This record gives sequence, C-alpha cells and structure tokens, in this order.
Amino acid sequence: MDKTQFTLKLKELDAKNKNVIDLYNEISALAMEFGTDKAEKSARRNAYYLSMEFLIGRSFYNNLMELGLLQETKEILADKGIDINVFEEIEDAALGNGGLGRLAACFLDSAAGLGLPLHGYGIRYKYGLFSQAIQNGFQVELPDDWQRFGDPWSIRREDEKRLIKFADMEVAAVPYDMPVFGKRTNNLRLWQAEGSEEAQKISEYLYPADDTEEGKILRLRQEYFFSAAAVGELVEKHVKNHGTDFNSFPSYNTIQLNDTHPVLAIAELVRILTADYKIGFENALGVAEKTFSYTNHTVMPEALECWNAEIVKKILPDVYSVLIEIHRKQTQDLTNLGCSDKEISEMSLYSSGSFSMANLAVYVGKTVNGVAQLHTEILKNSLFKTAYKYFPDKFENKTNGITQRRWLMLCNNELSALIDGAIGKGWRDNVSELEKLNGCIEQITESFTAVKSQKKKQLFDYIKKCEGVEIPDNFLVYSQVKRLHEYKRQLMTAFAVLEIYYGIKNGTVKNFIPSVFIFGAKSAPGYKRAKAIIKFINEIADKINSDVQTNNLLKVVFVHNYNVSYAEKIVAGTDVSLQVSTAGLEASGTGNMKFMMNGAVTCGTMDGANIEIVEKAGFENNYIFGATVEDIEKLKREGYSPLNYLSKPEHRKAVETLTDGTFSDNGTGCFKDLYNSLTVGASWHGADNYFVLYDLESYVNALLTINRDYNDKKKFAIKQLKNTANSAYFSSDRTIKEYAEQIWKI
Ligand code: 26V
Repeated sequence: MDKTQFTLKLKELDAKNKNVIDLYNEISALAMEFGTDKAEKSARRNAYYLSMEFLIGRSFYNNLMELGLLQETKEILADKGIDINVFEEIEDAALGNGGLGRLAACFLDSAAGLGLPLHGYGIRYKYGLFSQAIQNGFQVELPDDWQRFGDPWSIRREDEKRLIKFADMEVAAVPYDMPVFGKRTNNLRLWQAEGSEEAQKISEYLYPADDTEEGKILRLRQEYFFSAAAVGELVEKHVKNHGTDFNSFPSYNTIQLNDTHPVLAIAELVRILTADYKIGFENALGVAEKTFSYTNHTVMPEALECWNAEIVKKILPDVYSVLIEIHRKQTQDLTNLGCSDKEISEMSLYSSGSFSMANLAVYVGKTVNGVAQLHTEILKNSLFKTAYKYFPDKFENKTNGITQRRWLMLCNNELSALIDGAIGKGWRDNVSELEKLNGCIEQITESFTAVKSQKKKQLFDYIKKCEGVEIPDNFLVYSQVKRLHEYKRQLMTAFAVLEIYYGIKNGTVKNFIPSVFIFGAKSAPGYKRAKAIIKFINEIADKINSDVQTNNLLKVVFVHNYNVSYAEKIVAGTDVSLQVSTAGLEASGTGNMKFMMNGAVTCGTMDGANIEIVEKAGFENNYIFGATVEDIEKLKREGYSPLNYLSKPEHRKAVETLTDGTFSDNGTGCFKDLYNSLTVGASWHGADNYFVLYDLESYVNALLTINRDYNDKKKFAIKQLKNTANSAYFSSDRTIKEYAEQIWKI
C-alpha cells in the first residue's frame, strides 16, 4: 500500500457512523498495512534488547507521525468533522513502571529512526502498570486492561510460538510483534504465556507482588520465560541460517540485558548449547561472553535481582546446574587472577544460598555500563568496585537519552514549529542542529514565551478536565513527575511547598509570583511510606487550594494516573523541572531530559544526568542546590543528626504538620510513620535516610530564587531556551549511536 492508497482508503472510511474505538482500530490497521508493506528484511548482524518493560505509551499518533501520515490523517478526519484528538480516550499501553521501561521504548524509536537493526524482546502483559485512582487522598490501584480497546499495532505469530519448560509445567510462549517504524522497520516481540491457568499467569501482571514465596516464584518464571523464549529463538534461527557452528553466533547476534531482570538469558544460552547441541561448557560460556552486555539502572540494593538457589533448583533444575557450573568456573578464574577470598565473595554469582544476577552479568557480560557519568563512576568505585579492579575494560558509560520525536516533535508541535522558523527543519533529522538555536535566542524569546503560555493553557485545561482543579493562566509551573520513591524526595517538595505557603500567609515570603506545583506519581502497591507521601501531598493540595487568602498565588495538584500521555502534556507546559533525588541515588533520570528539551530550567541536585544537563546548558541557566555525593558520604562518615536541621521554626512547622493534626491520615497512622522515618528511623534504616531535612533549606531557597528570577520574563525565557538549545546531547539518537558503535558494532 502506498500513501495515495492510504489516503484514498481513509477518505472512504465511513467515519461518522463509527465509534471512536472502531475508528481507532480501522485507521491503525490501515497504517499498519502501509507501514509493514515497506518493512525490510533483517540485517546481517542484529542487536537485541531484552527488557522486562517497554513503556511505549500511545502508539497511534507516534506511529502515524513516524510513517509520515499524521498530517494527512488529521486533515482527512477534520474534513469528516472529527478531531484527531478524540483518540486520546484510548488509553496507553503501560507495559512498564517508569524510566527503565520508557528508556527501552525511546531506544527502539531511535534505532528505527537511525536505520539500525535493534529489536526488542519482552513480555506481553495482560495488565500493564495499574491505573491509579485517588480516593480520600489515597492511591487505589485498578487493573489496566489495555487490550479492551483492541491491539491494532500487534500481530500475533501463532506459527512462531515456542515451548518453555519449567520443572513443574510447560508453557507456550506466543509472540506478538509490534513493528517499530522509522528509517527502517524494526520489531518488538512480546511473548504471551499460554496453556494451563497457571501458565497464563506468567504474562498476566507486570510486577506481581513478590513479598511471598509464591510471588517470587512467579517473578522468576516471568524472567526466565521471556529470556528463554528470546534466546531459544535466536539459537534456532542461527542453526537454520548458519548451521551449528556457534563460534559465529556472536558475529550475528548481540544481546543487551536491560538491568538484572533478563540475566538468566546467559544461563539459558549456555544450557541450550551444552544440552541440545553438545557444545563443551567452556566453549558455550565463551559464546555467551561474546554475546551479552549488561546495563545497570540502579544502585538501590533492593532492586538488584537475587534468586534463592533452592527456588531456582526447584523450578529450573537445568538452569540451576548451569549456574553452579558457571560459579565453579568463576571461582577458578578469580583464584587464578590472584583475588582474595573476600574479593571472590564480593564478585561471586553465588553466595549464602542465592544467585546474584548482577554479579553473573558483570562476570559474563562483555561490557557493563551505567546510564550517566556519575552513575558509572559509582558502579566503578562502589557497587562493582572489585570487579572494576580486575576487569576495568568492561566498564563504560552510556548516558541515557530520550527521543525528540515523541518528546518534542509530537508533544510540542508549537515549539517545534518555532524552532523550524528560527533554524530550519534540519534538526528534525539531525538533532544536533538544535545547537544552532544558541545563535538566535535573543530574537525568539517573545515567541517562546507565547508558545510556553499556549502549552500551559492546554495543560491547565487538561488538568481541569481530569482533576477538577482550576489553574489561572500563566501561573509559573513547577513539576515533579516520576515514580514515587523516598529517594526521589517528593516528600521534600511537599515540605518546601508548605513552607512557601506558610511564608506567604505570614508575610515572610514577599512578592511571590503566582505558581502551581504539579505532582504526578504512582507508588508500588506494597510500598507503604510511598503511599503515605501521596496521601500527604493530596492533603496539602486540598488545604492550599481551598485557602482563599493564598488562592491567587499558590496551587498544588496531584495529577492522578500519571502516564506517558500525561507526561507529554506536562513536559511541554512546565517552566521548572524538579529533579531533587538524594545525590548518588538517581542513576540518570530521563524526565529531566524531556523537560530540558521543552525549555524548562532544572531545579535539582548534583545527581544522575542533572550534572551533565547543567554542564551542557550552563549552571547559570539552572538551579542546583543541596548536598553532593561527597557531602553525603561525609555526613554518613561523621554521623548525621537530622533533628539539628529542624531547629529553624519554618522547617519544624512544615515537618510537624505530619503529626500536629494539621492533616488527617484518616486514622491510618501513616503520617506518624513518615515522621518517624525522618526523626528516629524506620524498618532497616536510620533517621532520614534520604537527607530530606538536610537539603530542605537550600531547596526552599532555590525555589524562591527561581520565583524571583521569573520577574524578568525575558531573562528567564533565555535560560529556558538555553536548555532547549543544548539538549541535543540528551537525544536517544546520540545514546543509541554510542551503543551501536561501541558495544553492539552494528
Ligand atoms: C526499583 C525498585 C523496586 C523495589 C524498590 C526499590 C527500587 C528502586 C529502584 C527501582 C528501579 C529499577 C531500575 C530503574 O527503573 N531504574 C531507572 O532507570 C532509568 C533509565 O536508565 C534511570 O533514568 C533512572 O534514574 C532509574 O531509576
């Protein structure tokens, strides 16, 4: 099908008499036909991205844009009296939690855009990340049945299904292919588990609760299920095309392990080669060593996958034997290298009855990378310090990126058009041309401010519709949208907002420019303190929004069910991006990049990619505050007493609202628990583990400085534009080129 035929068929569609969902499915099907017709055959050497999450968001507009059909479709529909935005009622496919999954989606987009053969493998969850409702200020989770709208962007490949064997059951892995359109069409293959009721459970939920043994086993099954399906298929293809000489396997296939979740793929490859093809163990391991690379996405110990060896033995006995064998070989290798017993145990893939997926990946992987400069340094100097000592050449950095196609061209058509007018359209294909903006910033500040107000207006209208909160035009917009976690410190923002609120009321905060603080976050369903923070923010929002004394100056919104599509609106309509994690804990952040590209200044700590952002866009154009990694280390060494930082009455007042009756936690005691976590410590950690109270003062100051600076609109617009102009480095096109050249060699 060519474009003329597409247009013709679309014109013939009897759109008026169809409901939105049918129309969505029919137009998508037409676009699929158009797109898959011109799909290429696979390349000689392919890279595969194994990931438990692909947070794609809405495919409709993005795919039409990538196929060059968006404008025509919009116009043809408009002729029929249909606004293309009606499809916004079709919810996103949320097959991921946050940054890690969204990064995988950006990577696929960039590889296709650059014409590089990178394909994804993952799980086709029946239910994606829960849909979030807020009841009485509390998060309530509802199942995300994303397939109820149909799934026109996937093709089921019945004939390519595979059998995955566990000790106690066999499961069919049925592939669903989602083409990824761009300069070339790549493929995202998501496996669906079919068979018995037990079997189907494997692909039912993204992150089933794993606080019980049953939950842990299910998660182990999920990880093995998709890794084994992917590796099994690649081996089979290799044999079909090149025979059973597996020494050449790594010349045709390179596999990136997205965090520790797919790391069992290593053991599975060794298992298949040794058991099914009778390759010697050492040779098989050698093939794996040349095939796999590993990306680490977090230093939080609780997020690094470790498997109880007894469970692995019970569920996957053959994989268990392979792991034990690899461990034997590892111990031997490390002994030969002269490592001490302590060093061996630090690097060991097996210790105290459990298998460390990170250590397995570091030992076998040909490269290990972090996702921002600081993060990679932390991997080298602390998390994988010993491995770095012995295998320094494995380690490299690949700073994350985001696709400018979704995160600028699609979500901010108005700013994109402004950029076209200023520097031409070349940046759309070659994003580094954005730098040309540096030469004409002064000339476009007024039109930039106009675009920003327009995007704010659109955002405020949407918030009014979804949350019922009214925000007056042109309020200054501060946003913090990301997964909810204590290390990301949404709680610190909540305290800062309260301080500003009380300051406005008692006159210590003067000449405050009217502002709104936008929060969006989902908490893991079992993460009690994170959920308490959501409740706290909602209580604050209720109080502040209903205070007539401050109403024209300050608003707070917690947007419910934050997702990719909401993010597209928020990043475009924000002035100030809040990126305030405890230094050393946010591996990179990618939201920070989306905001930067859309012309927001960063108010943040020296953490993750914030550091590189302010280096590129200029410290003077951003607002950095708070403890550095070195400061935090020093505090930990010398002893940190959070209570010392509560001596100032304004800080104390804000923090004590948790317990003084200002707000209600509906009798759950969850606010008291939050308070205790800050003042005396809770569960496994000491008081204020994330240094909220330490950084609070400098945070409030930074927020107020920004507010003052906003008085000079032109100067502020220049800062914002400097961010856009220097954001090209944070395009995932750059990141993917680095992976392709330096790791994958594709
Ligand atoms: C997961 C969990 C689950 C259990 C509780 C603690 C915890 C902490 C962190 C995680 C995240 C797992 C990996 C992840 O999503 N990392 C994110 O990856 C992004 C892409 O590289 C990066 O930008 C974010 O900084 C990083 O948090």
